[in-house]
Amino acid sequence: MKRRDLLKLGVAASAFGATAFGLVKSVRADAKLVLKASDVHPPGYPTVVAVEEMGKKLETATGGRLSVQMYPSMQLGGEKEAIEQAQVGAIQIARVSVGALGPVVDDLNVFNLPFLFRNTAHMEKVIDGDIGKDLLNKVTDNPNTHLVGLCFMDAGARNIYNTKHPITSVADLKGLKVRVMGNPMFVDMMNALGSNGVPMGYDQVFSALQTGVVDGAENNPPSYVFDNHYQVAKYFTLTEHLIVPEIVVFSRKTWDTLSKADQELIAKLGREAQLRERELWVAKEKEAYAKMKAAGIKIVRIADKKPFQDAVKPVWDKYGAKYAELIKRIEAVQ
Ligand code: GTR
Repeated sequence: MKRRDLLKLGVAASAFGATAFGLVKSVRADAKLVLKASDVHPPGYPTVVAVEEMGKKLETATGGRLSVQMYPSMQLGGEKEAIEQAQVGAIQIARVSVGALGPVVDDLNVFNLPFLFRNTAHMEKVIDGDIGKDLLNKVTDNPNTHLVGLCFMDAGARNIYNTKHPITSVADLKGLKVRVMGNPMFVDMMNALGSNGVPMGYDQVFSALQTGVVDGAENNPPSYVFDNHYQVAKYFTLTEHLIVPEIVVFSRKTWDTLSKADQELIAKLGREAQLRERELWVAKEKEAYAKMKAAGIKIVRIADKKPFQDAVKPVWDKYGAKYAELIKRIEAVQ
């Protein structure tokens, strides 16, 4: 064999070797990758900012190789759409409510039980600790979700608002059509409270309130204000019936193409985003209350929540048993 042929053979063999030992893969892993992220909220909202900041850190840490492009304000649709897009790898990061992900990852539905947490501080302790970790693993380890659980985020407490009249007692809810997230637990919850729960994507809520398709909805003050629901539904009652955290999930399809080091980096930045969003949340909630005041929204406070808690008992009877062990662990968190 001529020396030139021998050389050619050598190149071919090393190319084969490179493929066989994954070197080609690491060349591809060097390529720039822009991670698409979706959020229903507008720019400046705590969840949007926290994911954007996470992207900046990722960009810095990888010398620009990995970055995040945020699509806020429901540009890519509602949360059901975001989850589906992440599952097929059309986007990489979906920031959604645990309420919306519950139908996909049933374990998460424990957080969707009304009046589960004593207060938001209790919820924070739970998501920051072992239970939070275990539930993120439930998302990641279940091959049917096609998702990786990155972190939770704060979303305060949810309250009922409507276009008709002030709600001061359970009886005032009677007959109202109240929009809830697309999760049967919330339909049952509103029905148990005497109103009619209407499941609907977040992308339709404003117009449904405006056109009278529903009479009310329920959410935290920042969503109520910064997604403009307060402009059409003036009666706001601090029922605090749900303290449902947000969750950030990553597309499994894309995740599996990342190096272990990149996966660990993103997981670490996710944990940081969980705490960062909390700081942003506190400020945004204050801002929301100030805007409500300026707009003349009268906030009804419920001194005794017991009648509301008693009314939702059928929801606990129907769903509670499944999560009995977890509920015990959650209640034990001080
Ligand atoms: C908000 C939450 C959104 C969305 C929305 C809803 O509080 O941040 O992710 O789930 O509620 O009611 O659909």
